[in-house]
Amino acid sequence: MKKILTGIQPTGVITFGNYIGAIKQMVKYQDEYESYIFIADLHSITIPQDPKELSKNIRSLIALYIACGIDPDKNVIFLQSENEYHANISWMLECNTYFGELSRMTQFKDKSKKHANFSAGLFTYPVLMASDILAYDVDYVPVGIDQKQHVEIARDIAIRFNKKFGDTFNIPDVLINDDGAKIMDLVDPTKKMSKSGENPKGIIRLLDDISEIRKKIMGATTDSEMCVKYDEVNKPGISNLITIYASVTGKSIPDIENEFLNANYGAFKKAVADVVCSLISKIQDRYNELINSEELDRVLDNGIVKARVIAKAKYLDMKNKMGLKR
Ligand code: ATP
Ligand code: LTN
Repeated sequence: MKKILTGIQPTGVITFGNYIGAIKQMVKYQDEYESYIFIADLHSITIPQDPKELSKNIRSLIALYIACGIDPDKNVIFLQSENEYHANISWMLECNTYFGELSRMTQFKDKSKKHANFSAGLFTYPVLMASDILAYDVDYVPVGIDQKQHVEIARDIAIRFNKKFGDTFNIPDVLINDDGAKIMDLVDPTKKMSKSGENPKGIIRLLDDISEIRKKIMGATTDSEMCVKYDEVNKPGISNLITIYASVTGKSIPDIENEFLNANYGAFKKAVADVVCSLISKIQDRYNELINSEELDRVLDNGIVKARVIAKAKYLDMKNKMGLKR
């Protein structure tokens, strides 16, 4: 069975965009692949985090994974920081990664601009991500398009290491979600909906009040044309709502355009709000059962045992090949 692995940073309550672009894909893949899914908490501290908030977000994200349909019996679910081999492997990989190639990472260029005094960890972030991936010899890494460059550098690092020290790593491929659905901000639909987005009105968070979510969708930016037609360039707001409706109902864009041929924007928005609210309220019901339960801890305790065995073997193999021994 082929292996897949992905992670999400616990940098805030996940958005509907994260759900569509990452979690829903993993739910689909869990029946086809041996699946690993983790909370990338070590990645999240590349930007300063409030410790109390961070641990709250970590627990909440695990509960949300499961509430969204990630099945603990079909996935190894774990917390990155509980597996010390990731950071150890990362150091050995860092010493086989060039400053120049890390300088070309677009996420680093973007994020370092936003922080006057950014950490060295923000710069070496892609190497830690490479270690997450390479430790498990995974075949595919399902991520959104924004993370493609990071998977590519993981491949480059693996190929280089294999050449220098002998066959050690499987070379992973990126798996971009097949419908390519990228959910945009509701207020500024030319911008990706993102956990760290500034305007809360533009962002649907999975733990927002259902009535708030409805309000946000009803207030989404559209245009003055009154025609439900997909056109990303001229009608980014309506196109985004069509994408959202399509991603929840599974309907095609032409079918949706047909369905709302004579509808006004109010009626269309209401239909979008109905399907999104119904989906998210089911997720929230399950979340509320899980968040204070021991089941969550059992899942992580189980996951970390499995993950550590695999990453430890890779760590020892690397150490040995690099001559880090007496
Ligand atoms: P941040 O604001 O902290 O950068 P983010 O919301 O942009 O966070 P990430 O943690 O970078 O999300 O990404 C988690 C996963 O969700 C990735 O696979 C990413 O590609 C996917 N993803 C994030 N935002 C969207 C979106 N708007 N539409 C589809 N997929 C998304
Ligand atoms: N950088 C990713 C999170 C992440 C990840 C990984 C994804 C960390 N390690 C390994 C896939 C595989 C993000 O911000 N979405």
